[in-house]
Amino acid sequence: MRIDVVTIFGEYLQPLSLSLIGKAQAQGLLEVRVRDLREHTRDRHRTVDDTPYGGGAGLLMKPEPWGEALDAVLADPPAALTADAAERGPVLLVPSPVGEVFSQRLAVELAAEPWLVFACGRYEGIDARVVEHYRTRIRVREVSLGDYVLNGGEVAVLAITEAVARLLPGVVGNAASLTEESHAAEHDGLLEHPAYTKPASWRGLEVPAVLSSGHHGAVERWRRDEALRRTARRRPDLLARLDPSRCDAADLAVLAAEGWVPAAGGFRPAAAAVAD
Ligand code: JEW
Repeated sequence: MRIDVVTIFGEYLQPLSLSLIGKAQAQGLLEVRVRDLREHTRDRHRTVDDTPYGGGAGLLMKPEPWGEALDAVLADPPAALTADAAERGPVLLVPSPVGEVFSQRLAVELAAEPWLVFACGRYEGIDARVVEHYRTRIRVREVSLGDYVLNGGEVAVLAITEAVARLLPGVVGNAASLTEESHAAEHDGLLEHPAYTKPASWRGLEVPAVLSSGHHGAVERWRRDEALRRTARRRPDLLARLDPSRCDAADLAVLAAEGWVPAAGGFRPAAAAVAD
């Protein structure tokens, strides 16, 4: 996979040279190219920002350097593209606080692409015509990491690149750790159960006895119960979309104890108790 990143803060992307992602690059499984947006300015001051039409606080990124930079990236495709992939071009990912929320589902989708391009905004973002223009030429996704405000797109690039690259064949050693783990997306829509390693006793806290019982069925039941409880308490939004037809009687009992009952297409809170 090839990833091009256009940014005014290339140093922010240095962590991609470390650890598993760095190794993947050394092994040729992934190539990350960072391009400085300022190299695509034409004025003495290498200006990338300007004031917004309509007024208001803050500055926006001017469209012209973005057009020059992204055209230069598109003019230099990876050598190994199939005719079809060359025709489709890369997916342009634009981190934005108003994008679709990034997810494991999107990471899986992007991991199947041979070429991704990131456009990292700063200030209050990029002139809206840049996305409008590139949508007419290639696939564009505006993506958010979540409902909080970052200072620019670079941290989102780090997160998204890590989530995607670890799905590439050969990047993460143990294939089982990829399929077994999950965000909820791969784990039946539930959060993971808690996990423990040695020592069996630490600062007065014991590993739950069932995990040392050697009773595989009991371990699996305990993990399922914990996953259900955790999901109910921490992520009621996931529970609302959990398929009741995939729940056994023990599941329903755990969820009922947490105050959830089956409903069409998911679970809903049991009717709230009425004060007397
Ligand atoms: C994020 C890219 C580029 C993503 C998530 N745009 C904008 C903007 C900014 C601050 C205030 C208001 C608007 C800063 N900013 C970004 C923020 C992505 C840029 C500039 C981003 N949160 N924030 N999930």
